[in-house]
Amino acid sequence: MKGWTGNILRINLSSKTVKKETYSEEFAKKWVGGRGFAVKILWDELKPGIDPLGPDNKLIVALGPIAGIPAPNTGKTVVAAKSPLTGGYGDGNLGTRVTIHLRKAGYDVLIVEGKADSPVGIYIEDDNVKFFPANEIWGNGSYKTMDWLYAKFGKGVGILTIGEGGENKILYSIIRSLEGRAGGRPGMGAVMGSKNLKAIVVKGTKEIPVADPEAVKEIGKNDLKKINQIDKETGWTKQGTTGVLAWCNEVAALPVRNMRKTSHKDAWKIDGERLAAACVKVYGCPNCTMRCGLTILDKEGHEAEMDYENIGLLGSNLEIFDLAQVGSLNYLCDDFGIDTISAGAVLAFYADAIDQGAIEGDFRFGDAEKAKELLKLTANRKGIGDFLADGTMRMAQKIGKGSEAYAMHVKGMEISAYNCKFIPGMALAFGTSSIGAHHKESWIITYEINETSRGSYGREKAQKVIELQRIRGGLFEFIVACRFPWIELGWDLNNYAIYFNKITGLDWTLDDFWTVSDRIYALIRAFFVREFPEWDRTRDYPPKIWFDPSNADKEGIIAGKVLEYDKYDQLLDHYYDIRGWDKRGIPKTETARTLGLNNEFEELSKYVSLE
Ligand code: PTT
Ligand code: SF4
Repeated sequence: MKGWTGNILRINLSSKTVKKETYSEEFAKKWVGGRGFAVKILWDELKPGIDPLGPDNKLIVALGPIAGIPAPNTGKTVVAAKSPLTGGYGDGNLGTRVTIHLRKAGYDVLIVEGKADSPVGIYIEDDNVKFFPANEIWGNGSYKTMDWLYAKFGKGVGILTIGEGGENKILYSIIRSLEGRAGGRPGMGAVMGSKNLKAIVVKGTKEIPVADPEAVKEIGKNDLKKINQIDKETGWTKQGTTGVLAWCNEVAALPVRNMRKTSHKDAWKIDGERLAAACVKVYGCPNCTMRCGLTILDKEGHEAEMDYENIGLLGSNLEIFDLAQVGSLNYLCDDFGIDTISAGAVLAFYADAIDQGAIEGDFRFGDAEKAKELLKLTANRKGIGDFLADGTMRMAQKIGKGSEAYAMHVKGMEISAYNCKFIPGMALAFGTSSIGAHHKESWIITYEINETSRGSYGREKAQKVIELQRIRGGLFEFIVACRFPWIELGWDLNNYAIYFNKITGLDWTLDDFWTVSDRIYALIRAFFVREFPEWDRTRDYPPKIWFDPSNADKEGIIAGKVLEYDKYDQLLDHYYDIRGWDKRGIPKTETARTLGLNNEFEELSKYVSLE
């Protein structure tokens, strides 16, 4: 087997034992890597109903055959576990030197299980694994922690770490991995914290095994240059992801005021142009020439790395149109290690609930200083922060009074920065995103608004959502590489088949990849259903407020328009039908059989009847 190391490193924090295991070629070809490896391992090894914040949960760090190879944008790693936020399978994809180091140490997968009895870190250097006490850094933010780790282990090592958010088990805490890089939205930081695990540090010095080393070297050299050239010509990295803010404002898709509004006259103050002008430093992931992490000085003078999602949720959605203040909120989220998207959605929901009279409080939209104070309370679970730390779904369950309608989440995970009040395809993308409302899996919005009728609910939209999920939620998450060269620069997808074949010595086409994607989607869905056997299609619905005529824009290009229930239902039927899932949204037995999931669905049939 070439291209895969074939090795798994299993570390048990309760017993402080380390075990090197191997996986078969059949497993590699069936699940490929990253998200594929992670969901299969979690499905096999976790008993349904376990506490995601207990010692029985497992943190998986998973790479794929392309990860870490000197080819374009391959410095990404998948982190996964049962999610404390959604209760289902959860993961995130982050830029980190761990990608290269873990593969060079000889592993594609790291499984961390159990719970340490006091704060601890793991140091992996090739075949050696050591535990180090982390009491000294427990309670520190992620920036101070990263400095401490670099001083102890050297600047070039790979790091995954948490701040106070993960330590205090904020349900939407993330993992930090580099300056300006963070991921694992469904509470992957809290899973680390629940294990008393402050950091994983990796240093690898071996060669990554590939089938055709000469060809891989040549590709790496040439394609990185080509991508750099295209990037220079298009100028994409000048604004990076933030370039989309002005467009969202123009097409009435910006999150404003807990997504009650879709645009704002002051949006220009926090757009990509303003950000590019204020940029003081740029960060990027390893093996990448499109460094897209634009950094500005925040109100307090810290360097804050800003992406569109962060500005959309912590800026316009809170009606804060002061870039330096948005930077401060972003910096705090990064330092505490909490997800900017969920944090922004939680604060907006809190302000909205106060506005509606559903709850008492003194937080108002536009109040940046109070928002900072609330983030600090949240990260430490102090006072009202303890309530905010559990996310919008649980907050709405506690508040009641109809607040569920405007708690902006799907399956418990907060919606990212696209306001779909009148964008049915993108609403379906959020509704059916495998891990909860995340734009990462299907970004149909530009196609929907630019190329088809915005208000239509045709079958072709469900088809397009699935097509994008196969590429974004499938391919890039299991070969493990950044998708930006393809989306932002138009880098041909066939290049990934070329890399894959030169690395593994196989002869796969894109169609082979799509089968793996569909298999992964079916198993992620099975994981959720096994946890929630009363599963029904309403779990694939976006929040009620997007369907509520009284919430329609009063003016502008979508004045008077909202989503329609019957039509959304039909769109969902198309989605299920194309995927071969039943009307509840559960893959049918025949679909599972064609995807090679007989055993998994036999197990699922113990919990729920299957069609
Ligand atoms: C991702 C989500 C995103 S997606 C953003 S901005 W984006 C937010 N970033 C946060 C942050 O920063 N700090 C923080 N405290 N919380 C944050 N939460 C939000 O997390 C990320 C880039 C981006 S920037 C995107 S779209 C692309 N995502 C990819 C993906 O998911 N898969 C893939 N194969 N390639 C991708 N390339 C791009 O990577 P989650 P990163 Mg992140 C500071 O992981 O859980 O999916 O959350 O990883 O290394 O920071 O790169 O406009
Ligand atoms: Fe990381 Fe941005 Fe490069 Fe992707 S394009 S690898 S997110 S720096």
